[in-house]
Amino acid sequence: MKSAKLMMCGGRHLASRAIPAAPLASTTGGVRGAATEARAVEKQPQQQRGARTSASFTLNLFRGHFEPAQVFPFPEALSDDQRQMLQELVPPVEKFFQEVNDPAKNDHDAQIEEGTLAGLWELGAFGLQVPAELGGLGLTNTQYARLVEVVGAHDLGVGITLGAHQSIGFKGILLFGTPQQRSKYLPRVTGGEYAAFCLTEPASGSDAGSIKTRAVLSPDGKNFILNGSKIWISNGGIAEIMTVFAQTPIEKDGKTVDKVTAFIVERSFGGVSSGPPENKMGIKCSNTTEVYFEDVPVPVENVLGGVGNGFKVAMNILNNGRFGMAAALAGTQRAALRQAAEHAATRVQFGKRLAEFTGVQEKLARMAMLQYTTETLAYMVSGNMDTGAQDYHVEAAISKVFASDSAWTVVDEAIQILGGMGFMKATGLERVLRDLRIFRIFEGTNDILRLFVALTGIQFAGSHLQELQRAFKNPTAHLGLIFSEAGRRAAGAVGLARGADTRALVHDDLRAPAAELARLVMEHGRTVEGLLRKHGRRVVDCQQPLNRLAAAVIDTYTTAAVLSRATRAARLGLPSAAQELRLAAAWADDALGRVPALLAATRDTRAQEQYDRLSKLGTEVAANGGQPTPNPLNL
Ligand code: MYA
Repeated sequence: MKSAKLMMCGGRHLASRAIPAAPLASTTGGVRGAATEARAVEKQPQQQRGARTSASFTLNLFRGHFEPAQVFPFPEALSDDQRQMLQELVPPVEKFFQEVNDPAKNDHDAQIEEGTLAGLWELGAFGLQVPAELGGLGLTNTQYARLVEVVGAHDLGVGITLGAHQSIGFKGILLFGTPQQRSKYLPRVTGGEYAAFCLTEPASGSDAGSIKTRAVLSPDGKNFILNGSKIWISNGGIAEIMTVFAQTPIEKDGKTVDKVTAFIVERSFGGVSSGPPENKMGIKCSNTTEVYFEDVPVPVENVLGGVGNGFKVAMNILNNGRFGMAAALAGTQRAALRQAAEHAATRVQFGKRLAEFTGVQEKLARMAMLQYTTETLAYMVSGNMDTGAQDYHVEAAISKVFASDSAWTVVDEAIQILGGMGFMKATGLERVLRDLRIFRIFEGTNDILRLFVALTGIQFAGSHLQELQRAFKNPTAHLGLIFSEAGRRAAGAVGLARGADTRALVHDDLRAPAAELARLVMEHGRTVEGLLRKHGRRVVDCQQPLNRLAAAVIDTYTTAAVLSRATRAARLGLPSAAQELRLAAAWADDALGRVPALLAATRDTRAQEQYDRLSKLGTEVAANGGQPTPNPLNL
């Protein structure tokens, strides 16, 4: 069993630098090993390490704490003026996509028509969040989400051209630029020059910290000389201004070490070239190329966010933009659902319209639940960001994972409902499905992001367990903490703990799922503590249980989000309230119904035997270059 466990949790792990060993004393209930400091977006000074507070629902979920601040009530992020502005902006953008942009032609030609691009620049679509005084529209995240939703409903290839430009291409300048960098570059990227984000390399995909591109200070100290190459860069062939990540030598404790630095690089600096456009499965009209840097002189004033801080700069750019993908894919799902619904309402088979069959009704219902939940996440995260939330990175990652998985299912089911017609190019759904495939891969693969969610939460919970350990070393000074924790544990141990009182947070119709949610929140805390007790710091290697934990967290957070949104709809008396309450209840039933089994699968002996079996099977497949077993004929 011991060797089986080692095998299950062996191998190079994802976050070796993030979860150091930190044995905990048995006074905390026998916890022997745990994660330490929380994964702060901003690095914490050494002396401040330890437990930190957070208003994030998801981070607190890992501790078994129900934290409503960022979920209940649903964030109201638009002022009257901002709402008015959106009311003026959305119709022309809708009209543009209906009347000017031709997604089928863009896909066929593998490029966006010139007239479309010119029109998008004219509309201001390339500078949605840049302050007006620097040439943009100055939109909030919530306003941006609404416009991006329109783009996602019509043409994901165009969406990527827009998104690669502003969601990641120049977002670093917006977030971390000095006043000089902002006033020099933001008017240019809103005035017709494309931007790109250059991180990925041939040998560095998910493992973003392992990039090889290097930048070394010139002897006169005026420039960094940049050398290396990047692959799969969206807008790589058309961008004039790029955010480029490279290793730079840094002096640390008397030694020279490499750390990642972010740079603003102009093609005009010289030594920058691009490969031919890649031939892709989908989002064909967006430009994707390799980008090469050969002795490119980058002025020292073009360092973005400080020398050596590039990894954090990259992660924060990605964190900041991920909700945009959820917004775009909420639009995609809404459009696919419309096509499926129209077909189901008119197509007659066996003497009945498809929509009259309960099997088809269930399909439409499940598609609607996925769309509703994706949309809820997009606006919850953007609303949290706009109302000043600091910790939204885990929720943003969840929104990306959930949106891209859901959009794939919804469009696939739309094709299924349309049957043979759905398979024909004319309906456009096959293009959307091809376009969608990459969304589960780029901007952090869903597999990596699930582990990111699980490990970030475990670090947070681990820091609180450590605090408890410290409290037990000096109990008289920490009586409050010890008594509240002791009470919580005692109630949990005898099955009395019911969780937070959620009755005031939700509409009466949703009280039962909200109570179940509160109870399951505590179950997450027990599960995480159990994982830490069992595996200690080796938990980072245990990808199979971590994946189940992430799935449980996603089900729980998405349920909280839809309960909140539907409650808002009911309290505002919206015409859609009855349907929203039903959608939320249906999603909660499905999602919360899965959670106990997912959490149990992080600890059950049977589940662990299966992980071990699966690991062995996968190892054999890899070692044999495919399926090792012959067909039954052995021929
Ligand atoms: S762009 C390319 C996208 N590439 C990726 O996303 C790379 C994925 N890899 C990673 O994210 C990281 O390497 C992982 C970390 C997560 C695997 N926030 O030891 P570590 C901190 C804040 O865990 P690793 C593309 O696809 C961490 O706390 N901090 O690191 C184009 C620690 O800090 P400290 C973070 O094991 C798509 C330190 O870093 C985060 O190496 C086009 C080291 O951590 C984080 N997230 O692995 C899209 N992660 O030392 C277009 C780590 O202080 C947009 N840390 O403890 C489309 C938009 C939609 C359409 C719009 C239409 C308009």
